[in-house]
Amino acid sequence: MQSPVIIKLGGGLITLKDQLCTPKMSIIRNLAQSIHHLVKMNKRVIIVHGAGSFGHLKAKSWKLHEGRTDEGLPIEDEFTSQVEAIKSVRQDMKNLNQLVTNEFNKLGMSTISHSPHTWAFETGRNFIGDLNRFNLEENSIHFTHGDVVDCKGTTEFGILSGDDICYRLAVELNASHMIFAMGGAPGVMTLPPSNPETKLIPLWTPNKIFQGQHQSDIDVTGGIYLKLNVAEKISQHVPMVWIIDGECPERIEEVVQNGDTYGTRIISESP
Ligand code: IP8
Repeated sequence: MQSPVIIKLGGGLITLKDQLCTPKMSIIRNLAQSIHHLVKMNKRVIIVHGAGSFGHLKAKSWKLHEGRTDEGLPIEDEFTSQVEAIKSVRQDMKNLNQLVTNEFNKLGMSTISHSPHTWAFETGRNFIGDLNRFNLEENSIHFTHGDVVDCKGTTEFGILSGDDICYRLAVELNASHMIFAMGGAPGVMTLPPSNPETKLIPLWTPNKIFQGQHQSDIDVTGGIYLKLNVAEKISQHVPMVWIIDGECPERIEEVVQNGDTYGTRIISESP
């Protein structure tokens, strides 16, 4: 079976992160077109997408990343319990997934979606879940995403990030490429993207020191820090690991076709 190209579409790329359940449709459409070119070249593609404003906002206010708790929950809200909030976030994530896959279907690509709460348990990259389901039906693009999953013990549930799913898919399915497409920056930057002095780091090796920006007021998962940590670990197994600007989706094609683009390549050892 062909080694897959795994593409993570960041939540901040495909949604407006601070406006509840607001997709960026034109960006999703452009991504679908670029990825279509790869599919027409007979590349096997697996797509993992983040949650953005379809997941993080409600998860944060209902503390879903902390597991079962009674403390500090909203008092006047559309939900009365964490259980109701979980149901709603899972549905919102299904809706986002549908919006994304529709754009691929419109271009004639067949897609299969795997909502993690139906097959995965526990959080972090050691989550439990059989990834063989992504090997079936080779002619379809398989999709999955970050989600609220069930956990054993007193936490009962938690947030499984799409980045951790990427790690497992890339390693267990022997990916040829792992491409993180983000919004708002051409790759990993020396300073937060809003700083005019910021510069792209074209080659990232482990333990580089940098000042990232993590919107911890919005994100319940790890933002750029989790991404870099996961990307470093993936680069020990996968030859081509990149963090690129998904608003220029032709860069995804360039990585796969030429092995190079404007973005940050992650390698496991210093050259
Ligand atoms: O955006 C988070 O997934 P991520 C999932 O891939 C939820 O980290 C539901 C907040």
